[in-house]
Amino acid sequence: MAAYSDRLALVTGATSGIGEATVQKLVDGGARVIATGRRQERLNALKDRLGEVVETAVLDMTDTAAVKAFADGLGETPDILVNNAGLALGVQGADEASLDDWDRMIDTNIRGLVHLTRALLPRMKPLDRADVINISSVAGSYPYPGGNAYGGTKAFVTQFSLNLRADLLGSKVRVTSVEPGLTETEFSEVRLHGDKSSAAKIYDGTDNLTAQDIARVIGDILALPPHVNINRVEIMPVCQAFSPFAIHRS
Ligand code: NDP
Ligand code: 8X3
Repeated sequence: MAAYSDRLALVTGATSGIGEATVQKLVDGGARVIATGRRQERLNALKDRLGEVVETAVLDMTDTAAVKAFADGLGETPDILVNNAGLALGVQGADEASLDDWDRMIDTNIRGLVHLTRALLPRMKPLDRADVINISSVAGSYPYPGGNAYGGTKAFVTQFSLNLRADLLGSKVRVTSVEPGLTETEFSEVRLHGDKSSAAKIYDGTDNLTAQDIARVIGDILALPPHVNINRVEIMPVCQAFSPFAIHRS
């Protein structure tokens, strides 16, 4: 039997990168998937490629009314929720960063994620088997210059995930915070407001993680026996590690 047959997954941010690779991984393993994102043409291409096992819906995670209406309108309850949609915007220091960028990161990475999760949990909690996979980041644990609000949103995602576990004790719902490091996707292009050449330089000369690497980790977490919960998983490419503390000397 395929690893995820009989399972119905909802993957947000499925039009690109980690979300798209996760949809592919789940479909390869026999799951049916509801794939969401804002870009209709990308969703159409995904459906054309993967066929009737994939349903798509345009959903902007910053539109909390639409998120609630979407969740309430699902005829069948997903037993896998991959809260992947998210973004970083900008690399300026906190004294110069755009408040609009900060608001959009908070609205997408935090507000959208919690509204969708809150809308679905009452239906997922009674299930015999269910998973919530939240895509956080190493940026939620390790501060760096320019990380400011993005790092804050991902620290929220990690801590929210752990707190969900506390609230869901006694149910069969597993919750995992997946915390990737340097992963080549459209992430950097989005962060740099469409500057493709600067975005490409971020990955120059690195043997970075790929979206497929993260999808594989997600797939492995889901394939574990139902009594096993991975609380957090932090993933970096071998070419990435830690820096010493920065010390300013006068
Ligand atoms: P991509 O930019 O390739 O994908 C981001 C996805 O999020 C897209 O499908 C995009 O879809 C969706 N998205 C963004 N804003 C919204 C919104 N308002 N409503 C709905 N969907 C939205 O980047 P990644 O695949 O790398 O990012 C996926 C997740 O992984 C994010 O949460 C990111 O923070 C996290 N992450 C990424 C890392 C990396 O190095 N790449 C490392 C650690 C974590 P659309 O534009 O169609 O709406
Ligand atoms: C993305 C990883 O280091 O660019 O979440 O913030 S990082």
